[in-house]
Amino acid sequence: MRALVREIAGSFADAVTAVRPDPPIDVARARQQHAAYVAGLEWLGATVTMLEADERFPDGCFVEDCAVIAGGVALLTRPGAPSRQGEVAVAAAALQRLLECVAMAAPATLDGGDCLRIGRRIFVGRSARSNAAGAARLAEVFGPLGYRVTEVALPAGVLHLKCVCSPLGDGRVLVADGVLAPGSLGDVALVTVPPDEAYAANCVAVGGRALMAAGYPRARAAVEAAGLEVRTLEVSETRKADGALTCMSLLLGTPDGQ
Ligand code: CIR
Repeated sequence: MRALVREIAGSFADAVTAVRPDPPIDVARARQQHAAYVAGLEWLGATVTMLEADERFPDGCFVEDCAVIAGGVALLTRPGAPSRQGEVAVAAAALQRLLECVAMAAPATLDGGDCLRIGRRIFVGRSARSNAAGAARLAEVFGPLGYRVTEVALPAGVLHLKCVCSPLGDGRVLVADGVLAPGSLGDVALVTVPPDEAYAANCVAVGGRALMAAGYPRARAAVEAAGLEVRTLEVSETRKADGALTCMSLLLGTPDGQ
């Protein structure tokens, strides 16, 4: 498995946020937490490729949003936040060395954080960032490769689908209880976390191990009860930027994932 990550920019404190963080983002602390995240990816078995930051893109470390990878193909996205659309070029340059890459054109918008791949299914959250044309492009690219694309309605205020769920391995999904409409993820097996620990529904799980946000004991217990070994990470600064664990990597070569 390979993981692409991107350095934390010095401008990270200017990341797009729904609510201005108080206290503000501490960039030095964010970099320490990011280093631990990279070590965590290695603990999961990943070979990590680190892309350079670009100060023009405060959100550049959230590389997940720049591509959707399945079946040996990377769909380069057109992120829904205009300030983030320039981030894709750097991820694209790295991905083009590894995979077949295809593009997305206006008016389509799609953030990788809205895309959840479980086996041959891809669920796409219809958030404020990912529009109908983006979902249609996803289906156009991955449908012929044997993937079934299903749209998922998101409640107002949920940034991305994977803010409330993430792949757990073996075809299962970790999901915040009661946030998505019943049946949103079809017949996929669900492991739930309590709604007041919803943030921890975003984990990075590969091969029986999971990286989880620190401070969510019941979510951790649910993942351990599902048979995974858990390592927790401090992600205070990522969270201030409205990000979570999956957002900071693109995984290549996983059975489920982005
Ligand atoms: C944004 O609002 O776009 C960033 N500040 C956070 C993006 C988080 N990415 C993700 O959930 N995939």
